[in-house]
Amino acid sequence: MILIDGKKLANDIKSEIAEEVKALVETTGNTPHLAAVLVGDNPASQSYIRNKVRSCEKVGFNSTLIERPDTITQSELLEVIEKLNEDEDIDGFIVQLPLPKHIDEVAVTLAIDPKKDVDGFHPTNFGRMAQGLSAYLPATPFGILKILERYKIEVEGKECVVLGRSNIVGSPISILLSRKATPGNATVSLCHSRTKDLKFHTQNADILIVALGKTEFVTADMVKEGAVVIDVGINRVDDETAKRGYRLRGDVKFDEVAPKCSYITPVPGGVGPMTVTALLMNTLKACRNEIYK
Ligand code: BQF
Repeated sequence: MILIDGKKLANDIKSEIAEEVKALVETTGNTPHLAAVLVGDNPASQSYIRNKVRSCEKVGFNSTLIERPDTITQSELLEVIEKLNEDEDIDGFIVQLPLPKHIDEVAVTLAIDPKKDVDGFHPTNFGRMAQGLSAYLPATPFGILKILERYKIEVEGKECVVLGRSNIVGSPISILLSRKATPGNATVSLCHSRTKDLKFHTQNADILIVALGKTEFVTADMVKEGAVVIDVGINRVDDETAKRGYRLRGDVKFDEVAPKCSYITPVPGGVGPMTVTALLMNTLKACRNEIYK
């Protein structure tokens, strides 16, 4: 069993990005600039945003954090987005999800200029991705592709099973792995809450990608011997013995599943750090106008 070290891989890629930023600043004078909008005081969102801002500093990007209370109206938030769309100094920006209930996430996503949509959530980027055109890829699927690539995990011709059909992970990673591309060319099954015989599918998976948000949902009996397991779940579980009063757990029962795997990602330190690094890769692309010339 090979434990995938997402933290190390993320740091390796960050060092590469830092080198490229140096060269970019020398040749063009431009420093990549990411902005992030954080609404409300959800502790998980605050921690994700801190990770992103810290990562920007680490690679030499400029970053701007725009914080608003959860009393902000939808039209006020749309005004913030319009300003960022028009701000020539900002290469790309994200609106941290989830948003408060009174704000329509779809309306917010549609308001982002696709050229600055470094989260890759706008339907223009999603559609371009689905058709194999250059696009900002959503950060988590992009991070998973990088893991498969760097660990030289063969994808072509494999049976790949994805659990969860969210717009930001399950659906796009299914599309990406079934594309005629590398990594890609897999046979993909997308399983969800209405799937009849889930175990039948998971037991057949050479590559199992789990993005359900259900703590330790996948057990050893569901996994084929020698499978590659990619655990996207980031679940907070109360634990008084932990420093912060909680521990992170994945969607996979790691201790019993890991011995059966050829490769597995841990939580924490697996896909999570790669998600943040993928956002940096997209922001560098935005600064270089690589996606939309
Ligand atoms: C790690 C996210 C669900 C919903 C919205 C490193 C992150 C997490 C874990 C992180 C996530 C999850 C992010 C670890 C960003 C990944 O060491 O295991 C980094 O910051 N993430 C997000 O912005 O929004 C989410 C999960």
